[in-house]
Amino acid sequence: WEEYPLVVSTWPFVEAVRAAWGAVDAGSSAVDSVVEGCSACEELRCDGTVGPGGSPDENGETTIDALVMDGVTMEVGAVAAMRYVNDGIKAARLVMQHTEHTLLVGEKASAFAISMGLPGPTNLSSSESIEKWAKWKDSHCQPNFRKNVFPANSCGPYHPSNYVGLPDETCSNAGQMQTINSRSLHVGVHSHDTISMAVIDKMGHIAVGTSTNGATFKIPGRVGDGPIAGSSAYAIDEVGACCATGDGDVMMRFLPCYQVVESMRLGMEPKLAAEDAIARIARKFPGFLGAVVALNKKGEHAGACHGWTFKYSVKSPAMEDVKVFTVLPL
Ligand code: SD4
Repeated sequence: WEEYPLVVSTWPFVEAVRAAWGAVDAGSSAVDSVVEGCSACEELRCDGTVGPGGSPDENGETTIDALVMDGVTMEVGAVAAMRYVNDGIKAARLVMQHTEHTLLVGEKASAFAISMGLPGPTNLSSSESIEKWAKWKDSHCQPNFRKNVFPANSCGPYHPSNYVGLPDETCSNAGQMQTINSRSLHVGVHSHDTISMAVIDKMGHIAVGTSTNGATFKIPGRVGDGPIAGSSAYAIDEVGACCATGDGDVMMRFLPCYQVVESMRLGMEPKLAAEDAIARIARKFPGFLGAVVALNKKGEHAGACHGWTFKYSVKSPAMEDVKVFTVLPL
């Protein structure tokens, strides 16, 4: 097929796409090329939101969510809230290729990854992530992901126990706290991104992968859409693939990538399938930030987004280098 191989990725993560392209053009499988691409992004700490050193949680810790899916076998491997290991996408591939499971979480995911030979334990914090967290922790009435709970006595600096209970009348900023929850945080502040990548290899097989360090100042233990098949990414060899990015807490309730691929299976064009999946979420959550890219087996691709302007990257044989496409919000 003259349009193969093909690499598509969320955001202008050009170096990651080049890395995946290098692999797939040299004959690697779709799965291995996706891992190559996402791995490059982890090493480059793309946008500070992939790999180590970004998106500290309420305790200042960075954790990693990642997934890989083989569109031929429908096998999936994923890790969620993984600590102490840099290599999210490689850990996900180990889960897929060396276990009967789909998803490992937290410290047990790290232990598995290390037992299989990945480097660790490693401190995933960076000076930037610690500095960001320290500022947030010491500021008053920090935007965060808690709702309907308020500081016990005042809007003083962050401490977990201050955030349990009902609104306190003495807190003059209680109203403000109520509105600075996760949704408005995402709208107002650029707080997260994700690499979600699809590759069609020379044999015409499709795979997808995702890697992210999730949302900034999340509650420890939070898992986003990154490691959820059908949410952050999905692939069916005979149909195509989808990659997603955005507010994972909301998006994972809709499995938008499953929706996109299923719509294409039923005959929808990529553009319509992408717009339909995003519109379904926006109807219920008008403040949500998110985007999907749909890719069909013909190599046709299209994006749709809500709440922000979205960019995605593509490399095909017809393109001299990676091309970045811009999508305006619905
Ligand atoms: C998450 N979906 O953890 C990821 C982050 C992201 O654009 O994609 N942001 O919610």
